[in-house]
Amino acid sequence: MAKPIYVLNGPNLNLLGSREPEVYGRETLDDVRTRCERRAAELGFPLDFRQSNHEGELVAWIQEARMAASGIIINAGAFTHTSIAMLDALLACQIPCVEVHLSNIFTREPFRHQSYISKAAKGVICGFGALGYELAIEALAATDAAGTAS
Ligand code: CA2
Repeated sequence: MAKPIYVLNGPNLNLLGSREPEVYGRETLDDVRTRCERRAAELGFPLDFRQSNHEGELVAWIQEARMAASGIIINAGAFTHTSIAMLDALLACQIPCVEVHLSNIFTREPFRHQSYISKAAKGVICGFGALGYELAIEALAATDAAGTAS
């Protein structure tokens, strides 16, 4: 059996569906998890879906993924724009990573235009809401061992 895809969610994403629906949509994080589990199963991958408000915990999960996961999908929340620690963990990880954002960070405040973690990502999907997570699973599933999407 394939190793699981890790889907890691950063700070405040546990609040999804409760506020700012015009920015983040109406789906809860549990709804996103259900979507991801369904799509991953269709593509033959187990899924490990997690959320944390703590940078160190996210770093530890990225380190764990290095051996345990076939790839990482990450919405680092606001840590996207601040965390060199998460970038370093992802660079050390060596498995493919797709960065996801629900909103289009480039149409928002200037401080959201920079992502520290994109340097470690094979690709970035933003602006498609929860669908972006499913697209990221498809992209990882299409990425072979040499790291080339086909
Ligand atoms: O668009 C995204 O997915 C973000 O990663 C979401 C982060 C934000 O800091 C990034 O710039 C873009 C914020 C997640 C907080 O989500 C909430 C959802 C509902 C209510 C409050 C916060």
